[in-house]
Amino acid sequence: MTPELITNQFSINGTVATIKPFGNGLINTTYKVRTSESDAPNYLLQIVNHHIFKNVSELTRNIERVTSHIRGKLEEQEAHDIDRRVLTPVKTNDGKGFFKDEEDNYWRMFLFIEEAHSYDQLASVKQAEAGGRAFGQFQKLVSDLPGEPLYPVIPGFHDTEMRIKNFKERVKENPVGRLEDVQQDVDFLLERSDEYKKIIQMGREGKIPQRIVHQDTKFNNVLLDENDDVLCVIDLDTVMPGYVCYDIGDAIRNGANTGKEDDPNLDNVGINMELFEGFMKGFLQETNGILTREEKETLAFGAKLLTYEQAVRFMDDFLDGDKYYKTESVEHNLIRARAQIKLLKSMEEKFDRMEEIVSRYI
Ligand code: ADP
Ligand code: GN1
Ligand code: MG
Repeated sequence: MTPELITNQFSINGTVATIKPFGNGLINTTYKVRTSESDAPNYLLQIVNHHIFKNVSELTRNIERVTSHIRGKLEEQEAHDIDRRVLTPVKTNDGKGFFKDEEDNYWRMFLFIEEAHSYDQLASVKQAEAGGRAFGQFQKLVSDLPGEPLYPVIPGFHDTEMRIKNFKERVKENPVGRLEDVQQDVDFLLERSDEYKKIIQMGREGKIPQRIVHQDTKFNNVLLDENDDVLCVIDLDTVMPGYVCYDIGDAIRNGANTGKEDDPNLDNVGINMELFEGFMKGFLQETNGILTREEKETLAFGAKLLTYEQAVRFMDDFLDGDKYYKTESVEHNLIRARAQIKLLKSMEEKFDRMEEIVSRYI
């Protein structure tokens, strides 16, 4: 079904004027729906990638629980502009959270948050602090979500032990014959496999608690206002139980890189220590009171962990013939994996300094 026809299925105000592709996500397909009336809201329409998110009903329920909990807390605090401080899901005409069309596409809608900026790359330390604060505030807001645990939408999403096991099988199988040219990169990753099982092991031994975490903390999943102050975090598909270092770790992996996530010029890629500090400062200022000592000691490691894991995930998808991530060329996943490897090397070199910075804020 076309996006135009789909909008009729949702309970929206106003007349649809235009529908245009929107954003740079690698998983879902997103459109901005503009309405003609000045007093009617605009909307964000998405096709949820159900090859990746296999249980869209449970995913939708997670998002409904999380957004209504956050909304309730903001109302309690008498916060202003609440529709810009939390995502607002829009129901279908028959009161459901998504519409499944005859081609098996799962469509959903949110209110469009106006005058909000989401950046693929950071331009300042202020933005880094805002990024850290956004995910720290999110952590605080969801830390007392009542009821049963959230549904694990992608089981083992950041379970590095499981990812390494699957990666080793992929390397052995070499399904599309791409291994030969990348053996050196694969060896680099496999040499480090034991080191990066640490967080999962600590969790298993009860040294760190499971919390509700966002788990996809790219900077373009934060919305900022015109002054670069935090509005809210979006892209809540992967919100589920996990460890706190995943969120600040992935935010730094994505946001504190001097290059792009898919930078073909590896000379551009490395950790920017000022941005690293900004993220940590913002995150710790918001969460200091709720994290345990052991958790705080995992945060700098989290940046390396998530970079390592992302390198494994991109390389795994390259070896598998690009089935998971959207790609623009045959080499795209390889370029991404190599950029993550370069970023990891840079973090390994500066790790003592990263730990020293964290210790200043805890
Ligand atoms: P993906 O899972 O593909 O990354 P997102 O949910 O992050 O999809 O949406 C893609 C982009 O659309 C975001 O990076 C952001 O720029 C924009 N966006 C998402 N939700 C909203 C919203 N409710 N209001 C305004 N912009 C949004
Ligand atoms: C995907 O959906 P998006 O583009 O925000 C991915 C993340 C990766 C990221 C890498 C569900 O995020 O885990 O870190 O790409 N999301 C999923 O750019 O796999
Ligand atoms: Mg996103």
